[in-house]
Amino acid sequence: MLQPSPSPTAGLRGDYSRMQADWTVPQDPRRYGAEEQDIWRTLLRRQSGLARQHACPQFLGGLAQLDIDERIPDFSQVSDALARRTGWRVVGVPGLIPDDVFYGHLAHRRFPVTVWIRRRDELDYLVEPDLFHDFFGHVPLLADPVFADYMQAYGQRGVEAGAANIHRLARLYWYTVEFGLIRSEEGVKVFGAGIISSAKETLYAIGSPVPARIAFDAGRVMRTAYEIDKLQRTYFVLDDFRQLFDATQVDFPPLYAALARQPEIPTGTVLPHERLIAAAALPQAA
Ligand code: HBI
Ligand code: FE
Repeated sequence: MLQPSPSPTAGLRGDYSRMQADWTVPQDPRRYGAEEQDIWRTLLRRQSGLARQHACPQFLGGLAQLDIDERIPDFSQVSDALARRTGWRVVGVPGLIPDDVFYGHLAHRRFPVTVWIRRRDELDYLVEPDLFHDFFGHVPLLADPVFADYMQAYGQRGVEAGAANIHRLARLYWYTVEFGLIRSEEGVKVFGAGIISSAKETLYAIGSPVPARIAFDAGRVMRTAYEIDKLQRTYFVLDDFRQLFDATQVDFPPLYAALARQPEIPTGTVLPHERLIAAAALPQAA
C-alpha cells in the first residue's frame, strides 16, 4: 500500500523549535499541500452538515460571519474579521501548550489554534487537538459577544487560580467549551468544540439515551471528574451563554474552599435531586 506522502507541514506537528516566548508559531497558509487541503475539505463538509442540524444558532452565525470556506483558513485574515466583532484574534501554536500560557492567551483575547492538521488515518479520531478541532470547533463561537466575554473572563480566572484549583477550571472548560450543550428554540443544541468537531460525538451527544444530560450548575461541574478518551457519560445543558459568563463573575477563593469540602462526583453520576434533560428525538438514521 502506498504510504501517504509526508505532507509539507507534517514536520510542524509538535515542532516547538520555532516558537516564541508565548509559545506561538507563525502560520503560513501557503505551506499546506494538496493532502492537507483535502483533509480539511473532507472534515469541513462532513461536520458542517451535522452542525447545520445540531449546532446552536450562535455557532452557525459565527461560521457564516467568518466566511470559512473549503481552503485551510489564513489565521491573520480571520483574526481581522473576528477582531472587528469581539476583539478576539487567532494565534498559531505547535500543539498543546502549558496551562498558564494558554490561560494567558485567553485573558488577552487570543485563541491558540494548532497549525498542523491530522492525517487521513486520523479522520475520525485523534487524541490531541489539531487545526480542524481548534479552528472549526472553537473559533466560530468567538464571534458571539457573550461567549467571547466568557472566554476572556475564564482566561483571567485561570491566570488568577493557583495550581491547587486549576483542575476545577479545567472541568468547567471541559464540560462547556469542549462538551457543552445549550437550550435553543429548536430544543437542545451542541456548542462544545469536542462534540462539534466529531461526527460520532455529535450524534451521540444529541440523540443517544446512554449519557446523562443535566442542567448546568457551575459548582456541580467543578466537582465532576471527566475522561478524555471516551464518549462522555455526562453532558451539562446551559440555558444561555449569559449563565456561563455569570459563572466567572463570582468570588472564586471561597468557592474553591467550599468545593474542597464536598465529595468529588464520578462522571456518569446523576444526583438524587437532579432532573435529566431528554435527548433530542433524532430522525432514525436511514
Ligand atoms: N493548549 N494548544 C492548546 N489548546 C488547548 O485547548 C489547551 C492547551 N493547554 C491546556 C488546555 N487546553 C487545558 O488544560 C484547558 O483546560 C485549559
Ligand atoms: Fe478544544
